[in-house]
Amino acid sequence: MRMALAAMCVLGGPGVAAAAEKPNILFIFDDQHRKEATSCYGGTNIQTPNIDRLAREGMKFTNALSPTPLCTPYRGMLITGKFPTHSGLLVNFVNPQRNERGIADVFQQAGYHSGFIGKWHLTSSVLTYHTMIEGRERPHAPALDEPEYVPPGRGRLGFEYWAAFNFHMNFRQGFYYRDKPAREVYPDYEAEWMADDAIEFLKRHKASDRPFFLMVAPHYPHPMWRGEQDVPREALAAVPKAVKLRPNSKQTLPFEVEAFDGRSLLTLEEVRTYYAMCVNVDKNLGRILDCLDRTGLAANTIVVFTTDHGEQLGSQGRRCKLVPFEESINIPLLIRWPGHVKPGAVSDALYTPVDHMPTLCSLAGIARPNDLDGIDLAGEVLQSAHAQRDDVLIANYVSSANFCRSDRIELQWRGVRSKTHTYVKYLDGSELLFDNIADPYQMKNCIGDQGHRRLAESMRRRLQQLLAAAHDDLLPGTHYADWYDETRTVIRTGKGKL
Ligand SMILES: [Ca+2]
Repeated sequence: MRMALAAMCVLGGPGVAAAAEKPNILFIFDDQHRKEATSCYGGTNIQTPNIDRLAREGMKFTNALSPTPLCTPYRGMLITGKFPTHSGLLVNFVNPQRNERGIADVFQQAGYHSGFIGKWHLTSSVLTYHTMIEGRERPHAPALDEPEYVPPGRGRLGFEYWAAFNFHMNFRQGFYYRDKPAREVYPDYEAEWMADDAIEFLKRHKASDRPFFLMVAPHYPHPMWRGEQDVPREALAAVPKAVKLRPNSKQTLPFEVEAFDGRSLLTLEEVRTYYAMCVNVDKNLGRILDCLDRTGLAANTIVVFTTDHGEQLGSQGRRCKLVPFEESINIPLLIRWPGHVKPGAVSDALYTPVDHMPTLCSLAGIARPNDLDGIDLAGEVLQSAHAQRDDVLIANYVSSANFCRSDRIELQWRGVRSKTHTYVKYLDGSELLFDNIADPYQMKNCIGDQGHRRLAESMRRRLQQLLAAAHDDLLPGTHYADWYDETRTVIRTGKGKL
């Protein structure tokens, strides 16, 4: 592993830190946090003073994207630095290829102490007994007694400290694991525990001469949304009784919405719980930031706050994610590094999860693998250079979040997102084209307009180029079942058999 990594490293970037002063990295990402559920991005339903603090003290990105808005594809892109078609991580509940290298491996090899606290969702977990195509279940191998447990070793992709679970929705007194397959139960609400654990990690590091690379990943504000069962009362009290939804949504709750798993009623209690979870994440982010201040670690710690994807919350008649609309793909991203990142800076650079590894390596001044799909945006973060791209590939590969299905054709799509436009092609050939500047709520599909004909043609051509670069053949979701073995471990990618 070490030799392989050493053999394919590049060093560089405008933000290279001197060897003696390696910055700590604290990367906090929650799950399904729509941009509008933060006051610093203009949301008015709730106040998020701690996320706002990061915007005030660091850089706010207005075009941070979750190009495949689903848990595992985002996490795969973040951790491996590769497109889903190159890592094979394009559906939930799968195991990375056996020799996969993660961002924590890279930082650990550079001398960092790595840690992961929270929701992992990069192992097959409870779906170990199933084949990849829903409805064709068959047993194949003994599963772990505790399938959400990830034992120390390669499954943790380089994280040393571990307090994590794969996927569950027990937000109060739920469970997690450390280094043995025995459940530990957090005493209260999930985000409170994660902040407690992160604070203990930081306190231990106060006296350490090793820099740390810590990820903290709350499962909030992902469903379930059941009031006090899932979120503290005081957080619910901070949400107005009459929440205001985006203009591309009905305004009077409850109303029927669509998601990948069918139609359901979106209720006021659900929506208020959702926002309350964002309030609680923000509160606990504040506790962690306070700890950085008290320990003196803040000055040399790069803090990143983001999320794995957004939430439709009634917009476009939908709940959940997996769709190419702004509520799902355009996410909050804030980066603070005192003395390096200009306070209050705003960037419109297209920033995707595969960019975090090259960018953070560059900021920290450490070598990175040369087979990454992302670009080094350290110059953008430090406002010293503007190496940006014009557009990015957006994609959803399957019509179920957890299986390689293709029977719900409308949910398999590819597209191009530029700073100004979104172009989408569904598997059935239908297309969308939105002008996100003139029409930020994406209420008018311009694909058939005479005035947009040339733009549509250029976006179609650009999509073909981006698909070719990602080794993406725009295949039906069932095709990808061949990419996994019976344990749902990646054995093939768009580049071929491993
Ligand atoms: Ca998620």
